[in-house]
Amino acid sequence: MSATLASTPAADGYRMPGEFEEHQGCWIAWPERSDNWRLGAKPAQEAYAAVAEAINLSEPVTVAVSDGQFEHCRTVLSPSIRVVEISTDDAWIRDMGPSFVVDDSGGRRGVDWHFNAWGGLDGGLYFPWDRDERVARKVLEVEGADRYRAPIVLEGGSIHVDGEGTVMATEECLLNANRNPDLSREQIEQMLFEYLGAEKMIWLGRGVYNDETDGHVDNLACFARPGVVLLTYAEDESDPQHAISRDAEERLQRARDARGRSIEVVRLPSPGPITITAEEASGVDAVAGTLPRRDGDRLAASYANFYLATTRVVFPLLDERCDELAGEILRGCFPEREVIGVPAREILLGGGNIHCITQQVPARRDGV
Ligand code: KQY
Repeated sequence: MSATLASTPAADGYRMPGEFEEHQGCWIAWPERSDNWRLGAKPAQEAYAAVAEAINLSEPVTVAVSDGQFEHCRTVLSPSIRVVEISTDDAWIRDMGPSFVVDDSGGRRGVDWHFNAWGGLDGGLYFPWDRDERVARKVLEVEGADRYRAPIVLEGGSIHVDGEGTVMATEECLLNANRNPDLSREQIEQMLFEYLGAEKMIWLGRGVYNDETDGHVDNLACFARPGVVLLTYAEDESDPQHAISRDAEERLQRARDARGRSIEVVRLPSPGPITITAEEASGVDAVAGTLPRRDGDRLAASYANFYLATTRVVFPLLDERCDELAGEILRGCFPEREVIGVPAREILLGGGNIHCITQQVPARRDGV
């Protein structure tokens, strides 16, 4: 049973922990819509399954799947992965799932944000999205976690926290008129502080070039730990990603976090540029109201879009020329974790990557 609470996490002494803190488990939703995933989503399902298996070696994974795909999904995944029937519109549980918050007495609850498919009728990626909108509530029901219903449109991939009071996000996404046009920057900050148990905002400018989410921060940068941010960085000055990354780095170098620390920036190479091939584009069903996939379109590829499991880092393999370097940098940042690359082009083709398709359930904190 999950009750909906009338208070807020901050008022109740709850905070969203950093992803680098210990997890109890991880959720993934199963892809199947053929107007986003090529060839009836079969290649994407293989990629999702590989991600699920890689994470399951670190922490228990639960996969949410439709009734129609239940049998297939159950058959291809290891028996130790839990498979539950939950209806979705697509498979981005980072964005439609709950953001979990914890207190210091063993409590764990979830924040259920409003979801509008990355922009609603003003640039959103599909219509309708009502099944996605109900996913967070269902996950909280399965987890037996009480729910805060946040009165704001927000996707989990559009924020990162350091667990010590700092939130990082991009202006391109959170201040976009297609999310919360009636809220000012200050009102959005206050809302985040209230629902994430935080007190300091670090604003980056734009997200990764051509990112269809309107620049989610999780594709651009993330906290490796408090005071250290990994940032995708294009060295080629003629690449539009270069100016975006340079601006983000400058903002981070000027920033102080909630504890007054300056931020150390670790650059990750920017893969590509990677574009959709004609064959890949032709495998996606054209449907009115869904973002079309076209031959030659640039994909928003980034190594920052990885999942930080309790004992492993699961990162996307995207470009043979720099996969190894990305892995080495991640190993340097997370020496106590096993760093594993998983082929992720099929996930990228759908518009996101490993971080976007995962949602951690943090471990409960007792007297920490
Ligand atoms: O968080 C994400 N990157 C979600 C992308 C949604 C893409 C839908 N085509």
